[in-house]
Amino acid sequence: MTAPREDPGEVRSTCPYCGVGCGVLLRMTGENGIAVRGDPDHPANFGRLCSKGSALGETVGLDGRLLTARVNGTPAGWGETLQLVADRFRQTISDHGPDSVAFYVSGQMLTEDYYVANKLMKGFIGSANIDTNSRLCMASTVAGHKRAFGTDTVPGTYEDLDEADLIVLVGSNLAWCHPVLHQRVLAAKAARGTRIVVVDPRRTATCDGADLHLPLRIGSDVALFNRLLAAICEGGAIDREYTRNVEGFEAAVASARAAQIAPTGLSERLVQRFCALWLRHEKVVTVFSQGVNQSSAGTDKVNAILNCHIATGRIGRPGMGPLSVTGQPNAMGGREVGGLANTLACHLDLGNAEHRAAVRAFWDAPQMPDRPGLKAVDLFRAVSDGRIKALWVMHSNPAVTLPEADAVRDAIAACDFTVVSDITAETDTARLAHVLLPAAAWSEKSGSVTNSDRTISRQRAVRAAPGEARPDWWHMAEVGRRMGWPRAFDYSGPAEIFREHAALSGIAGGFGLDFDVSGLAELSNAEYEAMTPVRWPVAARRGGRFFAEGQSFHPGGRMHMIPVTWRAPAARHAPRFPFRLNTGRIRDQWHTMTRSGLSPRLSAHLAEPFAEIHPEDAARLGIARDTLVEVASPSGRAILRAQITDAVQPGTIFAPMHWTGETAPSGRIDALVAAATDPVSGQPESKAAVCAVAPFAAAFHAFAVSSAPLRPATAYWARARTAQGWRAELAGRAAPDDWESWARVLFDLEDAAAEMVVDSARGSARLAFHEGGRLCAALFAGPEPIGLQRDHLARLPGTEARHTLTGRCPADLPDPGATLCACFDVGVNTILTAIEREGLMSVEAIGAALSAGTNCGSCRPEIAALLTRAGIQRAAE
Ligand SMILES: Nc1nc2c(c(=O)[nH]1)N[C@H]1C(S)=C(S)[C@@H](COP(=O)(O)OP(=O)(O)OC[C@H]3O[C@@H](n4cnc5c(=O)[nH]c(N)nc54)[C@H](O)[C@@H]3O)O[C@H]1N2
Ligand SMILES: Nc1nc2c(c(=O)[nH]1)N[C@H]1C(S)=C(S)[C@@H](COP(=O)(O)OP(=O)(O)OC[C@H]3O[C@@H](n4cnc5c(=O)[nH]c(N)nc54)[C@H](O)[C@@H]3O)O[C@H]1N2
Ligand code: SF4
Ligand SMILES: [Mo]
Repeated sequence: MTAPREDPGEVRSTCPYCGVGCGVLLRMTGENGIAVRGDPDHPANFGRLCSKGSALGETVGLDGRLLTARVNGTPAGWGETLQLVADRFRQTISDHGPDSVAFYVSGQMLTEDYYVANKLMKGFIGSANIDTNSRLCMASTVAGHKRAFGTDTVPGTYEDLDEADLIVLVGSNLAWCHPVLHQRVLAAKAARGTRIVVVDPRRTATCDGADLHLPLRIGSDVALFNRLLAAICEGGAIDREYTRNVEGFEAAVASARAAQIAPTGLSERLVQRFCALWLRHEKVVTVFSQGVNQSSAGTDKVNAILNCHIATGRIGRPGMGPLSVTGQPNAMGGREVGGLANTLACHLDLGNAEHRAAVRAFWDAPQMPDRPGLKAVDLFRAVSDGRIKALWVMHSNPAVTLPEADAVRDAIAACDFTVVSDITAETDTARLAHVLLPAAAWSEKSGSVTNSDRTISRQRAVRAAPGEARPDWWHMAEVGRRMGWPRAFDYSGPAEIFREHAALSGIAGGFGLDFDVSGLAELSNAEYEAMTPVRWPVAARRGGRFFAEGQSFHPGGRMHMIPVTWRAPAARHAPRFPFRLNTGRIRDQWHTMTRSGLSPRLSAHLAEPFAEIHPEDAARLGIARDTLVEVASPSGRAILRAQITDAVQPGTIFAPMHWTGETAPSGRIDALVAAATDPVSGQPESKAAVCAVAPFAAAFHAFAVSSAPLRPATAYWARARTAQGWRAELAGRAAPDDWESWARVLFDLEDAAAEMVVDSARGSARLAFHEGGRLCAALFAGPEPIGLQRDHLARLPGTEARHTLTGRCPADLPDPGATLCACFDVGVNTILTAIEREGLMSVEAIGAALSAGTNCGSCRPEIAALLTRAGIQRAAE
């Protein structure tokens, strides 16, 4: 097993963001820089990268890094800090029992880190109180797979996308969230005419290039897929051979036949077109993601989809099957190691005494829990009411991303003892910790990850970790040793941990389970170092695909269809909360932005938190374009920029999840989301809270640019990094009397020379501050949202800018506009000008002229929209 050749000086690794799991080639440039390109040999991406992967080099600086351990805010040495953590956990366990402590971990951890976390908690501490942010992400899929297949197996692979005739994307904004896979889907369409259907209440970038968009009501997927199953029966598409041995077939079909499509809000004609496409094409892949999982009916939604594939036998064969796309780079690996509170290890079952005994013997573990631990939402409730007294959060930011985030933040703040392992010094969660442990980051640590199609790839270090930072597995192994288990946690490095994990999977294989990579248990350190991407299972006793023959992993080996019935989202509308709040992601940011937010390029696409709202609702509520809206729910409030668009349905708004106390304190969207969960999976319903929307009564709006970071104190503010420093949007309920003193406090510039134009009568002010002839900050304020050439202004700090106060570019220096193509840094205005001046008519022509859209392709839908906009304008002229 040797790695394919790379250029000298390049190291093969894997992108640390989404579950596509793209291979990258890394090269050190200078002392700390890293050049990144797609790995042409990696089976997930064949050289492609999206905007986030391409910008990785901009996110690996030391800006904001946590470089030493800290105890109560004070830097501390590793020895004393580890001893403190071990002592406090031991003491808490001896006073209150093993269930009084908990770990909250992450699908972004490497398999080796995750394995050690699970072993320490389940085998040695003896509790199952380890849960992960995958509970917010993949839990419904895991539960749905288990109900249907008896185990958590993803039957599909990426190659199925290349061979499918029909690809149905359900609750997945693939174009923005798995861009490289979306390119693969579009390539299949170009090559063989693959039909694409998008099932999403919103019109998203993924709809561009789709043949059909079903804008169903939020939460109604079960009704839609029940109708499809009924149509499959009526259309004679049942695979009699395959279903002969399926348990629950009759019951599932009966509940499908009884179902109505009314809850979907879709027309009969649209639903019939969808069913007809399904019936016409045998090779169908259903890709699904958070619009399915993050629902109080998430597990039922998953089974409603699986039912259709099982009934038609369209599963486990080339070009067909359900394919749940994982969000995080190692969401799949976390499921393999058993990192959820209700799983054991290697797909073994916590509730099965034989499985428990086998794992206990393998680990030589003193104890083992025999019942599931607390799932994420309940776990933080237990922190809140004092049942959990010591908490260790690794590689996640739950004070932002858990539903009812303000309550979660308060619970963590009140916990007796909180440890946070992170790479970032200041996050909403890290600010609450008693102990902060500095972790080694991507590019500094080694290990493995498994992507959406079960392919295991290596992440490799290309440089030493800075300061005192150490890999996550090391934090836990050191604490485990100090808690009294030196032998069990005596690891020399990730290779040894990986071998142990692979050997344990052989035991799972011995029980007849799917996850078996025992073929990798004997890798030498050098072989582990050179390991190339490999899809599991990897074992002498089996290989290849799953479920094509109709066998499952249930006792007795039968596939199960599950009768499912639609039910409405958990949060009910009340007169005070007439809207439904849909939440999700934007193209260029990753979750709480601790890494992607370091890149000026990625921060330029959408620089502040926003709410998409339908024009009818906006008109009714008196919400004008670009003003701010206040959104309130039973659990919290937010202030967001209104984006008026018919991409969302009346009565619903969509808001992204990315903003935090660090970037926009009033944009913390999970403060609004109710902690309602799916009864089977425990996954929270992150996309269907109820809320009220009203205009935010701002007395002033302002835009600021600055060389130094700024942290305003206004009711609304949002800041983003730029190449020259920072930019910020602000708004407040009362305008300052003295703009100059106010701005000096805002920018912390006591003595800088000020240039200003203040119109007190109109309530507007423009100020620029210079030091040593260079612009250090500027502020533009007024009673209405400010129309300015923001991207031009954002480039000025640090330069000898003149005419700053006009807020406009000099005629000879065009304003590029907001970045549309992040790969080549091409702005909206640059593209619009080229369309107009050069008469460009297609996305390809724009690519040829400006390179925009020619790398990762994820901005192509937006370029197409600009072309349409320009075309409409031309037609109107
Ligand atoms: N750019 C970017 N990419 C990412 C991430 C990121 O932070 N940024 N995060 C990664 C992670 S961890 C994950 S889990 C994935 C998530 O990837 P996706 O699931 O694709 O992303 P989301 O935006 O959360 O939600 C997808 C869609 O679900 C729709 N939806 C809401 N309710 C319903 C419903 O009831 N039914 C249906 N059918 N659809 C509904 C929303 O309108 C939204 O467009 O993305 C991964 N990739
Ligand atoms: N409303 C709403 N809420 C959601 C969602 C939604 O769609 N809507 N999606 C949910 C989903 S699917 C997910 S996956 C979660 C994600 O939510 P989180 O996991 O809470 O978000 P991240 O920002 O990815 O947090 C990762 C943290 O790990 C740190 N970190 C980075 N590298 C390392 C490392 O190598 N080691 C350590 N120890 N730390 C590191 C980062 O600085 C950051 O603080 O959010 C969930 N919340
Ligand atoms: S699609 Fe983008 S974010 Fe996802 S793994 Fe590939 S390069 Fe990274
Ligand atoms: Mo996720």
